Amino acid sequence: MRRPIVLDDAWRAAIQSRDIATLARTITAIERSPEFLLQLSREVFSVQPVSSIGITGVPGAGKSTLLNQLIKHYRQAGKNIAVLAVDPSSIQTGGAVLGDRLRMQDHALDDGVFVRSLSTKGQLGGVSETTFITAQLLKFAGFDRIFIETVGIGQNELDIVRVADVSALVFIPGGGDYVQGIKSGVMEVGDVFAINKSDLDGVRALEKVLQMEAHDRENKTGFVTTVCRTNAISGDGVAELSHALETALQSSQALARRASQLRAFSELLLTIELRQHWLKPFVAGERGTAFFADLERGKTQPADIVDAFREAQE
Ligand SMILES: Nc1nc2c(ncn2[C@@H]2O[C@H](COP(=O)(O)OP(=O)(O)O)[C@@H](O)[C@H]2O)c(=O)[nH]1
Ligand SMILES: [Mg+2]
Repeated sequence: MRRPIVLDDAWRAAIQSRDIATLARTITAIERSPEFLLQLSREVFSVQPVSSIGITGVPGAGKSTLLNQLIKHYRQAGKNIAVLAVDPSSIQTGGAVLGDRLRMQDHALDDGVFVRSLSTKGQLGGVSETTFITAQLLKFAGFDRIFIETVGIGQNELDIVRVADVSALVFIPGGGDYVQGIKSGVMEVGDVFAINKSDLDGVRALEKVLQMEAHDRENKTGFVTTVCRTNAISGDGVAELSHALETALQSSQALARRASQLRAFSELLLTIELRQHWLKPFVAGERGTAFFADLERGKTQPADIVDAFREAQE
């Protein structure tokens, strides 16, 4: 068994000097224990909630390469940057995650940059909550912007996409079908549509489709979506992308997303508390044991547990 993490002054000092080993151990503990999540929350929300930016798109769109450029851009402005790569499909194989690290390795020795892939199999059952608290931990550690790289196709990813305050959806020329096929929920979180690999043919056609989509959305919701072109290899368009993301972070949309994440997270903490201190003791206690014995003998039915629980609280 590994030593449990104690959230004391030594821990705080290590985290706030962005000690990689302590950060990594803390993130692992989040994934393992709901109790720890509650303790950690008391610490890390003592600083302003994090500004997180999602980078979402199909595998191979160039998200990691683009992040490598974005990191460079933000580092030049003196900002500390963390990247959380959440890719459920690649976690099993490990392949793509390794690729992500490779593409961002320009910054491997820079202690103002932190890159980590997140497991999608946490005890909490929801990778979005793990991502949310991990992003806040990184904010507490002094990272100015947290990027969340995710694929954003399946239902699971949709939740992750919603964790970010703002998101860039990364498209590639010739991927018009993807625009049609993408889940509407994912499209909705796109504050910026980035056409990456703008060195390839078909940019103009894709740009038209995306501008129409952006226009429709603006008519319907009043929210502005910026369409921009990037070349993640040369770095062309990266400054514009970053500018669009920073503008989006100031929008009412971003504030609303942050508020709803905070709310959902508070509810999760309450659920953990209820489970640990009310549910578990009841189930394992005298009344719970008696109830299950009756249930087995057919003397009671499942829904009666609710009444038994209520009576036990009186
Ligand atoms: N031609 C071209 N290739 C790119 C560009 N951006 C990324 N790539 C290449 O696309 C491949 C996939 O990139 P990667 O960043 O791993 O994509 P991810 O799966 O979305 O993270 C790599 O071989 C990159 O070198 C670009 O702007 N132009
Ligand atoms: Mg990648």
